[in-house]
Amino acid sequence: MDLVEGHYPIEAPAGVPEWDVDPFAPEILTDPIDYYTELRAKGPFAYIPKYSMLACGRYDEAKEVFSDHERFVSGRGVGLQDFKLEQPWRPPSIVLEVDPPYHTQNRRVLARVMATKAVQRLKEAFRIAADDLIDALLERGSFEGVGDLAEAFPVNVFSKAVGLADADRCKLVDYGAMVFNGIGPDNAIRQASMAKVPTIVPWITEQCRRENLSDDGIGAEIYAAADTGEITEDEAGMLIRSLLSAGIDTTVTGLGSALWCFANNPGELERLKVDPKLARPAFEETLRFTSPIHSFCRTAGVDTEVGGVSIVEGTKILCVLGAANLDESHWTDAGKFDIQRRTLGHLAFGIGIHGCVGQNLARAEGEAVLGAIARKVGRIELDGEPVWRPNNSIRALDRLPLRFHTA
Ligand code: OVV
Repeated sequence: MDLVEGHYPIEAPAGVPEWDVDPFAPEILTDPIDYYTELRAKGPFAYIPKYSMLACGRYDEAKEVFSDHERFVSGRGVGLQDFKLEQPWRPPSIVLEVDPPYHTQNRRVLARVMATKAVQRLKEAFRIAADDLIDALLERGSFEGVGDLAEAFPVNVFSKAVGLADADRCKLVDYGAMVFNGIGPDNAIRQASMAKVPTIVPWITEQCRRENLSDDGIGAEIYAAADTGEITEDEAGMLIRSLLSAGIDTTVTGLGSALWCFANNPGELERLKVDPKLARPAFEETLRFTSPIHSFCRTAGVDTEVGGVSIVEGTKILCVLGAANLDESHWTDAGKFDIQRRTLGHLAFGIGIHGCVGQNLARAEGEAVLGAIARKVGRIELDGEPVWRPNNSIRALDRLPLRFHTA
């Protein structure tokens, strides 16, 4: 049987509408809201013939598929390729692209080194770095929100927290983009990213080696788990690769989107300034409202049923988190950016055993930056048109010209 994008082709299950759309077309990736709305309107699932897969954009089904790691596995890849049938472009992640029981021991190490207590120790450094950065940008007035803030902050603080010797912003951001594009089909966007593999992957691998990490960071703590025999030395390197895969572009995107949300909603900035403690809930609402990771797949490991739809083993299901987080039947005024909303249950960090293991660290970064903005910035002005950067699984800005005004 011929594969489609590296997985078994399927037929549309009974009752599921066919939808002739390309979810990975640049026009949709850079402006996804109408696609999200239409996908939800199709029902619990739509069948996408171009990729011979199902897509779900409603909250309930996206949550059900994402939560149930026994029926919907990650070990066959969280993109369109089925790792049982084709070899992936890089050795699979030993936390994202694996299932229990192997997943459990690896996840435990990451969960420990990024637990609430561990993140607590980083908060003061994050606050100082954010205050310094916002002061410098206020001084400059106009700046590029993506490069000068959204990328600059995580590259600086996360690299230090991990203990990287060399925080090359370009390489770190390009590697993240490659990993997230890699999850999509073999389109031009993915191919452009993959062209950079020969220059970036060896550099990333080098950064993950024990001798290239400081002895007081998260990286060193992961290697300490190899000393006690909890994991092997190679696995420690692989877990650090996961930090570099998932820890930069995601927070860059969350911060960039937060700036975009506040530039477009000056009233919400006013509310944040009145009560800077809203920095944390405001970042959370940014995540719900913009969904930095817009979609990830799961693979049905068994014949099963969701929302009355029969799903055959081997089916790739595109879970469109961006659509689920804007589902009007779950969220009141879903399309409104409201920093005081109850955001509990949003799917931006995923959910279940694969839910973002670095989410408290990500929140601490968002809180530091939005807290500094709340205390220091009077007004945020768009200083040109925002430009989006199409990516097969993240919804990221490419450029965001901004001007900060003092109070
Ligand atoms: C959550 C996530 C995204 C991308 C890559 C990885 C994890 C990884 O473990 O490599």
